[in-house]
Amino acid sequence: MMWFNLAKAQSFMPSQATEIAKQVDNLYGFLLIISLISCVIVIGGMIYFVFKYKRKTANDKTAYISHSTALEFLWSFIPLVIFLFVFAWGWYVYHQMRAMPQNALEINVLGKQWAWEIEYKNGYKAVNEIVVPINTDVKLLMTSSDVLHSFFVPSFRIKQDVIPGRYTAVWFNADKLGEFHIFCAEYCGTTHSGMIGRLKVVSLEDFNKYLEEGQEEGALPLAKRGEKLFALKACASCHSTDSDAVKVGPSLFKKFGAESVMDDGSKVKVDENHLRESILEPNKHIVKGFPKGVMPTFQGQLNENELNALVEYIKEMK
Ligand code: HEC
Ligand SMILES: [Cu+2]
Repeated sequence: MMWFNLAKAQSFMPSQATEIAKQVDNLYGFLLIISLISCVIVIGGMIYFVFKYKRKTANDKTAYISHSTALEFLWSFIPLVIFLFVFAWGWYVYHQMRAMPQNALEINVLGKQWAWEIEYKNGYKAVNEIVVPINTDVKLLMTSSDVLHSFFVPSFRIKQDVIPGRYTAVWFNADKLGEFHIFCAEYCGTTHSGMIGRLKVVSLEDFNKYLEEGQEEGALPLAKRGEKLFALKACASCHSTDSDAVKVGPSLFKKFGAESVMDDGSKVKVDENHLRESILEPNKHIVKGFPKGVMPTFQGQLNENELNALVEYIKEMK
């Protein structure tokens, strides 16, 4: 759907740093033009009729017109076609925004009052600054440690609620080098307006350099920290991690991305949110064939960073 390219509509928009941004703007430009044309037809028609049918003498009466089937059909049918077209176009763009790419570079983002905490897979942490390589699919795995926030990068045309107690995700592929604003787009308390960050798009070499040079001496990768926690919290005594062997609980080997069957027969895709829920509220859904109440809850015993580490460790068991 690249046929419609309204260069002028972009001039009052933030810069476009992703392919999606261009697509969003094209659709927006189309809606704007359609609205302008409709506006001219309706308002222009009204003004024209005011003069055309102005009563000129005392006995000057307009013919009594009750209806016109052809006209009524047209002014229903034409908007219907336009609306369906816009619906299909919007669906197409939205689907691309929401379908997470495989093998994307994953970065953890934690929203909190009032900053964005960033953690890369290698364990490097930053605040209010995300650095990503150009022309690379990047997926942000986000959660909040307090209230609702919303992650917004205007130049990428992406905005996603960041919700305490669960993971949400957003992806992008930046095709422009430079620095872009990150805003919190959900009012989240007194310093909400100060919850701003920078997203830097750099070359792949600069990205690798950034991660290496920023890395603190002895800082562990996310999955390694998860492995330590897994031993420390005694998860390992109930779950095997390198074979299908069943201990007290089901094996977590190659679990991520697969399906778990629950005791009510329902099937659940094992994604980040399933892992989170299984750890924090183990009795909410019980895996089929295992006893209820055996796995202790870890609610209140793990902070968001530790949860992220555990989830990452389980994800990498393959
Ligand atoms: C005392 C034994 C025990 C301990 C300790 C334990 N679990 Fe479990 N776990 C279980 C049992 C039993 C189940 C299956 C029943 C259920 O769903 O609650 C389970 C289920 C799970 C599931 C869901 C698996 C699936 O197939 O959907 C995950 C994920 C999980 N545990 C992770 C952990 C993690 C991480 C820890 C440590 C922080 C942990 N468990 C500690 C016994 C345990
Ligand atoms: Cu916020």
